[in-house]
Amino acid sequence: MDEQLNPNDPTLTLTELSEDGATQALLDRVERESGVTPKRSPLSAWMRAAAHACRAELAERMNQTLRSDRKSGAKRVHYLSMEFLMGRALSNALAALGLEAAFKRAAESAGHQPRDVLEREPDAALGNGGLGRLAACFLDSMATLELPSFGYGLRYEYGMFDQHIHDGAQTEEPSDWLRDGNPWELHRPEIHFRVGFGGRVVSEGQDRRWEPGETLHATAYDFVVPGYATRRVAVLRLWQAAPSRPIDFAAFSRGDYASAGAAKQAAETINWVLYPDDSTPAGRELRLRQEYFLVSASLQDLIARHIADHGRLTNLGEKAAIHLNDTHPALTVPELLRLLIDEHGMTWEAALEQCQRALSYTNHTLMPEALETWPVRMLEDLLPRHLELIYQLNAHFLGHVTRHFPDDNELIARVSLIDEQGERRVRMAPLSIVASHQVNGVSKLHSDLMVETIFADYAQILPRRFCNVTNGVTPRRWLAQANPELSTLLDRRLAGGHDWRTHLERLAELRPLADDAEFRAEILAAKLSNKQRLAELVRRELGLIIDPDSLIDVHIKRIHEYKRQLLNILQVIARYQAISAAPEADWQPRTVLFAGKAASAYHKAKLIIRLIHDVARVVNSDPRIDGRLRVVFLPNYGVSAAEVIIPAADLSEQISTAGTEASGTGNMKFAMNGAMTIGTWDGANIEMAEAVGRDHFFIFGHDADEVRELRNEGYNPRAYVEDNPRLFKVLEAIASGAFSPADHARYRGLVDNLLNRDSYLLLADFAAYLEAQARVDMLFGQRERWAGETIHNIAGMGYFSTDRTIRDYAENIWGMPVPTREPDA
Ligand code: 26W
Repeated sequence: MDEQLNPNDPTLTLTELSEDGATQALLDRVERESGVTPKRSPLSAWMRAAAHACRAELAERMNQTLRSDRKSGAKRVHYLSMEFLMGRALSNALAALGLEAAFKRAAESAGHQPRDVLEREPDAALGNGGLGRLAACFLDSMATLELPSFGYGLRYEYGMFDQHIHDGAQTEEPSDWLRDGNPWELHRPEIHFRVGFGGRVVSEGQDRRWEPGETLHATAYDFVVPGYATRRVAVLRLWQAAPSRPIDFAAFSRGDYASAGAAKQAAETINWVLYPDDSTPAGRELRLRQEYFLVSASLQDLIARHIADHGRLTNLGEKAAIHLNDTHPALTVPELLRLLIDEHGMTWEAALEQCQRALSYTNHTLMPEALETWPVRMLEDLLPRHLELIYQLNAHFLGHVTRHFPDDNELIARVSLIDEQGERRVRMAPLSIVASHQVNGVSKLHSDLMVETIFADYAQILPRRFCNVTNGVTPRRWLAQANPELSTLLDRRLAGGHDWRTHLERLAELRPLADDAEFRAEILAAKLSNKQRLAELVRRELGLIIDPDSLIDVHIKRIHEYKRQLLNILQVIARYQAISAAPEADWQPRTVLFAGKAASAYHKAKLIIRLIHDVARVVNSDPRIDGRLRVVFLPNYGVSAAEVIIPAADLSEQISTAGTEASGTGNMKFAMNGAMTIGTWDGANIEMAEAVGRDHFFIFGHDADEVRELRNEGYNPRAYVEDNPRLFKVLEAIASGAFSPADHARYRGLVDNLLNRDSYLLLADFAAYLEAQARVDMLFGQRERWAGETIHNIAGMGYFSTDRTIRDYAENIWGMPVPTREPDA
């Protein structure tokens, strides 16, 4: 702080004031905004006032950041993503601005618990799962590493749906998170662009020009993401659609209000929800419109800024990295070409060169059903000029392939950007590969499988284009904020004190402490306190009592067959049957907690949620079990719930069929917070086990090679049932209606499917899973040893910070290396 400043001067910005001054300024702000004294202001008014105070500081930092980047002419990265799963922002902002203490004092002086105020903030749930949360962690690290960066997304009015459970079944409700306004967003009406759809393409001499049939108006809403221990910020710019003309006045005057508002309604629908159900043609078209709207507004924005900063576009690729978070923003390819060629007069060759220099693309899944394609017919109608450019790029690429592989006609047919089988479709992943300079997977195994399987042909043609960048998570949110107890311990025990927050590799210093009795006891005490906090949440949400001394076994993530929540439930049933058969034996008490949403049209995933509830009802009410096994499904999983659940977990379930989970990031959050992992040799589990030491990991089941072999041999799930009476008994109980007495047949289809197909090899891994779970019970019985094992896990997690991930992208993909900051000590 400047020495001439008087720290109590009320004209200073909040972060320049003394703690007393900042406390008073917060109290004044609450009173000014709510019109009543701080004591009488409701918690939500407190939350808003604190957020507004932070927003003002952050806006200032944003302006400084943008100004200094403009002056230095620095390269910027633009991260385009349909999802940003930000969660709450207040706690993180207070920490970044150094205002935690003042906020705590102000709230307490008005008789409020700071935590109660923080909990009034709704989650910004602008994402589904892993990919969206990764984008949010990336923004945190980009700001903290002082990387000039923009995130670009859509301002969804309802975001991800709220999950309700009725009679054990999931229902979806719109999540009305903007109802009371959003105290964080900065509306920037002066930043606006026109986005066209439909119409036709006309020729002007040699040139082609698009005349859209309709035009929407895009405006920016900025969300400032603070960096930790720096004044620099990242900007998340979210687009809002509006019609070019708000209402049809003539129709309105005729009294035809529906037609008068039709255009407004159609425009705003773009911003309603994330991933509209695409089982109808209308849903599919809406999704394509969303993707194009995001891409077009973002590119126009970044081009306008580039021209303002540099005066020309011939150095676009040198000064702007544009990253595609999976293929949802892949229309960037034809849109960038169109803007450069049609609007800015560049030649095809020059435009393609800039495009390839600027663009890079991350693939996040190998699941064939998640690889996007769009019907040529739909593009013809909605984006006719883009389709022409895609054809031109395809011709260019296939020409290259023909020159290098002249005799391989099959290869040439296979790698076309257009899928010619059945209804012709544009393949978005190949489009992204061809137009980018780098394509990465998100863990070593995933990146290897990516070039061996789904992209094998492209890897043969473009071998240097593919690479790996293993995922990470931000330690600021997932350790410092979510787990204050453990953080305090780390601050005390690590040589650098606080600085593990930006130098997570420091965690390795804990390794020798795995044998330190005092540290083990401290780790157990911190865990117990987090488990009590979780028990309180479960009691509040469900009215259910769980035992904080029991082993807390957690399976939280999207509900998907490949993630195998069903395998976990089979294991729970086996355990239930074993306890019921010998209630007097010495069982290790366990609480199995599930949470996660199923896609609204994914019936099998919804049935799995139902089964979890049915099993929970039977197990939790059986007097023979006497609390030694409890099953809990916590509804409406999201970022804020994860922040309570993860620090409380003893055991993390990462049990996907090997070769299916691209990386996982929950796995990292758990281990970092001192949970043991039970997991398959899949995704980032592999790199985690290697970093921690395999001896400190519960690995089980078939690996990816063995899975492939099993499938090639002709997998026969029944063979595993014939060999395993415990498995037989579990399946028989489910199929016979033991958990659904009012509807015996409810799960017959599910069991039949396991016996006849079992696409994700649950039965093949069942025995090994049970055996690994028995090892978990044994170790948990020796609590000191268990604590030592968890310390090894925490110590091994230094690599899995998004600071490392972002450095890796910056250096190897975006061409903007990050200077290293020296640790404090
Ligand atoms: C509905 C269309 C769709 C299809 C796929 C939307 C979103 C996807 C994503 C690719 C799913 C996703 O979130 N993938 C996850 O990405 C994480 C971050 O890299 C990985 O850790 C997870 O393993 C991967 O499942």
